[in-house]
Amino acid sequence: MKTQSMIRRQIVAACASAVALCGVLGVSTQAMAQNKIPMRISTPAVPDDWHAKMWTVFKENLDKSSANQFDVQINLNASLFKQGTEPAAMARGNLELSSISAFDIAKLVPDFSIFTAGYVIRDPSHQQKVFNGPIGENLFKTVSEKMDVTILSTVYLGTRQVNLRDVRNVRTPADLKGVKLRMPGTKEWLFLGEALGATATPLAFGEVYLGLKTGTIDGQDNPLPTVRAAKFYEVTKQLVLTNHLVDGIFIAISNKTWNALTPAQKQNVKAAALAAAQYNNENRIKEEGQIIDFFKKEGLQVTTPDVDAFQKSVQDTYAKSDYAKTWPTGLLDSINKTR
Ligand code: KDO
Repeated sequence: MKTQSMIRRQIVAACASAVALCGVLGVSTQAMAQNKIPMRISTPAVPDDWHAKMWTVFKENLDKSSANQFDVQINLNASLFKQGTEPAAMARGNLELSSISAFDIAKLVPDFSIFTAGYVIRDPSHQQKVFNGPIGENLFKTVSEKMDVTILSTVYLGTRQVNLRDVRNVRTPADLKGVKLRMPGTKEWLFLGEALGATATPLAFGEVYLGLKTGTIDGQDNPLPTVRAAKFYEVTKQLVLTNHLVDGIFIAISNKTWNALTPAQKQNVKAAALAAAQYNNENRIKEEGQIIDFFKKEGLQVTTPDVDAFQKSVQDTYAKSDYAKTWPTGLLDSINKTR
């Protein structure tokens, strides 16, 4: 009977012979990779977060369905492109894939700003129904025309909560007055922070930990699995469960790459993106259901404000804003009626 180490040695030898054979035939391993269609992925996600791990699911799925056709390269921590610059990089053809936010999309497709408003999407299942139904189908067509990217699947990023450096009695938006609440650096994000009653302060995701540690910001908002994965709980003392945004990101591919694929390749890439989203969504929803105890054990105070007061104030602020003027007539109603 062969021992495990013998088998391992034989596998290594077989691999070495394959590489040597390529050398004889004048085919370098680099050239082999070059023949594959590059699939560069860029995301600000930290390795421990589900929407980072989902890219490994994407890669494994695609490698299995389309052996040797794609060279999937996963770049986390915004190491390839800065947060928010991915859509432009994809449109230029410098990047194949990313997960883009409603806030990224709203910059070029104003209708989409409806999904940057707090308290519009009710829960993860509502989110999937809205984006997998006629509303999503129509909007994604406009996204493709205006942004030159194709959306492949909808990823539940989680429900955003307020996370503070120091403990504070927060019942209503008025209690966040003067709080320097970090938001990603675009006007759509800053508007959400202001709608919550805080002083919205722009900062890239990768700088939030240090900002909280040194006190250049008083707080930040993110879904709880991200608060854990990015270790923000180490430098904050309170979670305020505002539930203000059921947040989504969208796996998108550059149209330059998408349009060059065969129908079979398109099907496999789409299936891989759906599998990645499903992996993220299931794990994130499960984690959100269990995570509060973790923060309590870490010594954080977890408080529930007057969510109705937050909801009313945020919804009124958006209704009166210029954003609401760009929302197609009836869209909010159709979203609300989606069950
Ligand atoms: C953030 O910067 O707070 C945010 O949650 C915004 C999201 O759109 C997304 O970019 C996310 O960061 C990153 O993927 C890191 O988790």
